[in-house]
Amino acid sequence: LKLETALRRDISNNALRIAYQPLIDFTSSSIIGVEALCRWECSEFGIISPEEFIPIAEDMGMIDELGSWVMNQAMKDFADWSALLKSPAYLSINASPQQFRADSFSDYLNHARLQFNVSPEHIQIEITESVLLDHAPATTRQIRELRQAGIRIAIDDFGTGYSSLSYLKRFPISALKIDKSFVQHAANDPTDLAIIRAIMAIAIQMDVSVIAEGVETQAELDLLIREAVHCGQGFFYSEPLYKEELVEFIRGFE
Ligand code: G
Ligand code: G
Ligand code: MN
Ligand code: NA
Repeated sequence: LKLETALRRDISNNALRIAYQPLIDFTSSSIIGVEALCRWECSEFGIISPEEFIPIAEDMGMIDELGSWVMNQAMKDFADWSALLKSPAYLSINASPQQFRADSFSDYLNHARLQFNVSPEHIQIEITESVLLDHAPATTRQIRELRQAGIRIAIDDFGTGYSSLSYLKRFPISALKIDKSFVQHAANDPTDLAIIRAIMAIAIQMDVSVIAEGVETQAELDLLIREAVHCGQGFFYSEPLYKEELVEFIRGFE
């Protein structure tokens, strides 16, 4: 059996799962959202990372099916955890460039939203810098339409891609996610600290929010707070959790 065949089978059988990593406001210690992260535990090949299976799904032409399953499942789960929170939170969903560029993307998104009654302000879509680099009119239109509908757009792994700051001018972005490599090295590497400061300076000027990724230690958290980064995610608070575990986490946290 080939990996591709197993993936095709498991996508068709809805056998993948979603883990949710809480996004925390550092100052109020409250949960402001969760990031949905797809998980594949294959009975023949074991646990395969999305970094490996997302490109395979794209090559096989199955990314739309996988992506719409993720949207549907995550929206279905939304009510079960968000109702436990004191203040409203959002669901952040990753979209690969190929997925995001497709005309069908917003149809899948709206279909899932309407089916499970999740309003647009409770949704964030994470795209990578590479999506913004192609000057395709379809990309521009997609971002504008999503923002006009009230959906947030975050740039994932900010600063690691083919950064071109000019796209921040062209696209109405809601949030920048500081890549975990900067967070993890900032204490020892002045360049990484300088990059975090530069990201904050741009974000404040442009009124864009910032989310730190990969916060693992109290020292990293303290540094981020010193640099005016107010929210983030990471193993310090929680690893990505299946829905039942997320519900337990929220009960213990709030
Ligand atoms: O949790 P972690 O190892 O699992 O995620 C690895 C990478 O896979 C991250 O860059 C994340 O953005 C990506 N990823 C996780 N889930 C999804 C998904 O549902 N869709 C897409 N396109 N990427 C995902
Ligand atoms: O979508 P993105 O590329 O941001 O995916 C986030 C990735 O980072 C996922 O693979 C997730 O499991 C992982 N992750 C989340 N929190 C931490 C953390 O604190 N440390 C590390 N090393 N990885 C993390
Ligand atoms: Mn992400
Ligand atoms: Na990242």
